[in-house]
Amino acid sequence: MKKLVLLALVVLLSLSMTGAFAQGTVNVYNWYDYIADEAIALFEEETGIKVNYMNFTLNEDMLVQVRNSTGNIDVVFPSDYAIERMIAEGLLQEIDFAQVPNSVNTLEWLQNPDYDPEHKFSIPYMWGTVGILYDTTKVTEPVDSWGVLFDEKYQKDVFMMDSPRDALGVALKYLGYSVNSKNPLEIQAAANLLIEQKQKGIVKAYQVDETKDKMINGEAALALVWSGDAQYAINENEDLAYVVPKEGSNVWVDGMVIPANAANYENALKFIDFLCRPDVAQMNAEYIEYSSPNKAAIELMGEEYTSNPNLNPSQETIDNCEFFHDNNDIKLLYDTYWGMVKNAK
Ligand code: N2P
Repeated sequence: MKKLVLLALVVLLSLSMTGAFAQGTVNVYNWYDYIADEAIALFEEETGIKVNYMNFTLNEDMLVQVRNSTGNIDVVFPSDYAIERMIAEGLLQEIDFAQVPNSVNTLEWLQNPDYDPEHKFSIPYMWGTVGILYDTTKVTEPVDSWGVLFDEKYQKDVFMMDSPRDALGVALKYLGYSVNSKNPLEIQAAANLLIEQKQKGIVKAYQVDETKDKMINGEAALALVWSGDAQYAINENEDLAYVVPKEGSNVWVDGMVIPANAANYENALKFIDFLCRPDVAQMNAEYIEYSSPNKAAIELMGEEYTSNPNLNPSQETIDNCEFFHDNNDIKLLYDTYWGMVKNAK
């Protein structure tokens, strides 16, 4: 009998060490196509914590969900300007950095971002730029300006990003204004440019996550994309190329944050720390092809990463870009103009 009890204990102990016992859950809300499936499986295996994974496409969609969540979201991945907004609305809780030891791997220039000035609420996950992905078999002229997206010769050959800040931001930049413009006349001019682009028949579709696969399949000549989606597509189709236009663009960081009402705070910290672990940060960066804020992961990736300007843009390129800032005070105007762009016939 004693032997049996002992055996049962040994079995229990080894089961719990392999994480076969559920240690609760963590509810993760992340962008589509933004993590390696393998990373989720590895976390579950190592910790026994079950990951409930949910996706969003835009910060604007994510914000609505987090505002209305009832504690059912534990980790979210908003961009800089959305983090700024979430802090302002009291939607986030402070991160206990002592429980996220791997966050020491964050690159210096991303350690004290102005969207989280006291560095209390967020840890960078990935970063990147906004630019043009183009098919060199269809676009033979050199591409260095946003102007190419508005050129009538590319009839039904341009995929635009179905994202108000990205699309209006690019139009603002092309006109020589800031991506954070609060000047109604500038925002109107940007919207008019997008409306004309649509009315001239240049836009093939407004979309987001579908663009990378459609570009791989040669379905358009040009597309407005985020850098990682561009690199992902380039890996699959060598005729594709990516450029951050000379007029400048948006540079962004997506952070990891914990909603104020998250039900599983401890598990959220474990998940965030896991994603900051060098081997896991490498696994994710190599899978999704975005830029890593994790210096230890960058070292592991080596030359292949550092020599790729799409992933590791020059300081000059970064300095020519702007971060988005929270534009809540003028959001109604942006939304109104964006509605006009989307409804233009
Ligand atoms: C990838 C999402 C990229 C995040 N689907 C852009 N901030």
